Amino acid sequence: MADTIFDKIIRKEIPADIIYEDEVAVAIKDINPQAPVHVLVLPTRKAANLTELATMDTEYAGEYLKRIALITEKLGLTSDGFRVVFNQGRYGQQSVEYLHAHILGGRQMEWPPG
Ligand code: IU
Repeated sequence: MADTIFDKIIRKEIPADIIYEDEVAVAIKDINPQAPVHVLVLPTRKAANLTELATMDTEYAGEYLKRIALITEKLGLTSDGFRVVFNQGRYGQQSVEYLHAHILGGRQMEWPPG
């Protein structure tokens, strides 16, 4: 699988604004934020997208999901709410082929998304 910018961030070869890190996930601030809070949660075990995560160890996938929830709490987003997005493929407008959950918060979201 081709190396991506997020592989390099996880290996600390490229700097990023890391707000959380453990053996399961690394969370960084998005460089082009789309909301007052915009954080990306990367699994430390590489998966290209959500479809691939679903083929991985169930316990690990569950721990990754729990990290996303934990980080929303650490960011203080749970009382007013937030949005979590996984973009996948062409229709999903995924631009980096390394799974990342977008956590967006701090403003009113709209539905349907663009
Ligand atoms: P997408 O779901 O693959 O479209 O999102 C990729 C995100 O990664 C996007 O929001 C970018 O702003 C963000 N990003 C980043 O935070 N740091 C980088 O070095 C690069 C992209 I390249």
